[in-house]
Amino acid sequence: MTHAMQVHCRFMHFVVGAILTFFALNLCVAENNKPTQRPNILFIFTDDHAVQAISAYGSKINMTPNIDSLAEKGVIFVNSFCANSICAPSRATVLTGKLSHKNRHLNNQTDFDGSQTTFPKLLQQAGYQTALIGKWHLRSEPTGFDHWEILIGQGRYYNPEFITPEGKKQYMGYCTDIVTSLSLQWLGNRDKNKPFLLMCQHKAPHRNWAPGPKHLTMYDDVEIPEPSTLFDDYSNRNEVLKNNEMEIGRHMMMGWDLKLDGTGIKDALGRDWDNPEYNRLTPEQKAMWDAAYDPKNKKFLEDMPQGKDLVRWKYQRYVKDYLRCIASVDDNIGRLLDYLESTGELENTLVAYSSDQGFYLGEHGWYDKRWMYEESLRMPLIMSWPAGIKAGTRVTELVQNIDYAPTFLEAAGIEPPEEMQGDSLLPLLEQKNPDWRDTIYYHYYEQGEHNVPRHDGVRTHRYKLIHFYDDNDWDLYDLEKDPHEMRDVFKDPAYTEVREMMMRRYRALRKQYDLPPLETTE
Ligand code: SGN
Ligand code: CA
Repeated sequence: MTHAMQVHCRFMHFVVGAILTFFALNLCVAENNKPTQRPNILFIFTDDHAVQAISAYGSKINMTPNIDSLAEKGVIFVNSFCANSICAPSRATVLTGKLSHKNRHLNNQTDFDGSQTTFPKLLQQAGYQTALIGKWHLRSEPTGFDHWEILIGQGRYYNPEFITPEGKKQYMGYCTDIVTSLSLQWLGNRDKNKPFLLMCQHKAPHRNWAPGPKHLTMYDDVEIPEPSTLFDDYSNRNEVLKNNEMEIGRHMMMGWDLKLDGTGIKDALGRDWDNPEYNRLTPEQKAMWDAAYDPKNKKFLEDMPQGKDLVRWKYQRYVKDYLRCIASVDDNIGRLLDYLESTGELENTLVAYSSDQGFYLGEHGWYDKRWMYEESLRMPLIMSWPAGIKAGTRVTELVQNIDYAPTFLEAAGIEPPEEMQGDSLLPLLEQKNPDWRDTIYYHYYEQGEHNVPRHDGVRTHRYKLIHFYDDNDWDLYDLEKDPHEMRDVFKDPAYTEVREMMMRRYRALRKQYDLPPLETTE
């Protein structure tokens, strides 16, 4: 053999070896023993996006064509819930597959214990390239990611600052666009021989709902329909509802929330802080902002609505800004999908869309979340994965954010660890699963802003039992007869059996999930 031939031979040997290693790393065996390539996972996670504002869920107030396209290509989970309706705990649950008492992240004021097992870590160990870009909100540094770039705390809409392993960085522009551009950049530069996990996490549509430059005047000429419970008086339910501090009418600030500084109108807590985004804007951004808001603000000052009309005006201003933020999320999801389509990767990428909890868009007169009532208990969950999920699938089983980690792991061919309390959702895509849970457990622990008391509870397909345990008080709702949860039937004799059945289920779930006694949880 000539020297040249020897070199060629060694080279071919190397190439064949490399190809084999590549396939060995990228193959996992599906249940039917047909080898399939491990999917990429793109997890798009927003902050406070309620299902009432997603057209695939039947929104009456906006359209979300790109989010809907994921449902058309894949699956929509129509009964998807969180386990603790607040930001950081929901994120900790997504990462660990565990309820708050097990991952020890009960509220927004805790540092996440990044030494625990998370699904990104397990994917990374299995050869995935992992990245996290955008909102993190867990205070400690991310673990399990090859690359990360996170917003500081809650993050800002305009010209946001990021923390990176190399230090702080500020990017000029609109946060949702920036997080997407950084995600696209990482996708373009990554090691294409490995499957990836990318967690692309937006600030939007979190308070203070600052719309992006492209959507500042969207919805200006339309009236958004009001929810039927906008003027809820909280009768026929637990007294604690009346103590809430999250009413559009009483607790929304003209400047801080509604972008109208200097009216002198104070909220029920005596506050009117200025819009915090305005002073972050560059002169060009300010000019755009003023051109959009000044005429609307002028009209308000001329009309000076009072009483219920003021609540109605606030609702319109709030919901329009919230929906404008979502329009930008939806556009940016389109950018990511276009990229995956153009590279041919869409077919074998599991794209999941979700948000850390639901939100009140005027239901019960509220904004914010935290309560176990439907609008903030629900979490959007839509996934597309053309190679693995049949288009147009609709799952009605009760699912929760404890299930995300086991689902992503199973999709990657990794057995979820025992300690994870959720279950993979993949079997639900194939057929009805008779063994699937018919109850979910919920527990809200934080006692802070908005004055929502601690409570836990259980929900079935039809009923919901809530335990306001500081007062040892209970509410029971019949969701079939009373979908808006306007009447507590806990003491109604017609519901004695239901009440007993729900109390039994509540106790059983607390045992199943290994909850400590209520007295010692806190
Ligand atoms: C901020 C908001 C609150 C919100 C919490 C938690 N106030 O403090 O309205 O409930 O975040 O939200 S703000 O005016 O400063 O934005 S969470 O999504 O992070 O849990
Ligand atoms: Ca949130």
